[in-house]
Amino acid sequence: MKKLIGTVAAILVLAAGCVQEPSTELSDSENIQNLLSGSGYAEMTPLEGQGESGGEGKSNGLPEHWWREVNSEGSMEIILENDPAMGVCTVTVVRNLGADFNIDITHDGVINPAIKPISDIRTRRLIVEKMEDDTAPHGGWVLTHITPAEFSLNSGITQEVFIQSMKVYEEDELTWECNSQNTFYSIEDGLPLLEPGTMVRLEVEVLHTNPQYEPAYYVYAHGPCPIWPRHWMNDDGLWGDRFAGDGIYSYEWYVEGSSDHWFIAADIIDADTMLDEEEDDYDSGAWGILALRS
Ligand SMILES: [Ca+2]
Ligand SMILES: [Ca+2]
Ligand SMILES: [Ca+2]
Ligand SMILES: [Ca+2]
Repeated sequence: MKKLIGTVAAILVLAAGCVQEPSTELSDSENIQNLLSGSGYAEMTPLEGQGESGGEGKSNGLPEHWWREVNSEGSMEIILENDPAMGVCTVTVVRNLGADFNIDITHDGVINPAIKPISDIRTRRLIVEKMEDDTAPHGGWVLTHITPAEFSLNSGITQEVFIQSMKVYEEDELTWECNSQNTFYSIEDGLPLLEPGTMVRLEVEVLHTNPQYEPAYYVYAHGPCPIWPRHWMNDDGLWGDRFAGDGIYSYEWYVEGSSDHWFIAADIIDADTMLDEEEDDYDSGAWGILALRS
């Protein structure tokens, strides 16, 4: 008993010691780290969840089912690209993604997938500006711009599939586009603004550096879509695709107001990954941008 009292007393002394430390103001760097580590604009979706496999299934090599399942996301690594003393700072945010790629290529009406490991790295750049004095939240630092999130392989496998551009049309009018993952968009008025019930079309261009199969890859849209957050995109002149075979893949939908998925992503997966359940060959690339609900 005597020993226990001694321990409690020691803890109290330590706690008192902490309180007596002089309180230090946070540095610009610490304020920016705090601002971004709690911001939905900095975190990046893992593109998990169910969706359409796509097309006619058996005839075009598509699996019966596939989906990603997150295992670990890691914390965000926040890298300042310049001295924040300038009052404006560009920041790179990097976040790992460990996941399972569930793939079921047996068209037997049964969900019987195998798993291929996913090790990805997601990158986004942001601009923060010091708008108010040190007494304001986060020392006056405010997030003003973001780039799309870019998904790249971190598995040691050479990535061969890439997104090249994204275009968002609302009621057939081009309202948002991206031709480089390094383009900054204003948080205030530069993100896709989607009104539930309106018709939206995503068009993307892609690249495969080493095509081995026909088709060489499959392309998917993610967003506030009906039924599933993920849908197959085609270049067959079908379901909203304006021209068959022009290299522009499309998916068109009515914005689903009840969706939880307020981001738009374009996601390409190598046919090599999709055609078997055995090989450790997950190869995919994606761009994703937050969408706002109007
Ligand atoms: Ca099956
Ligand atoms: Ca590949
Ligand atoms: Ca097309
Ligand atoms: Ca393969």
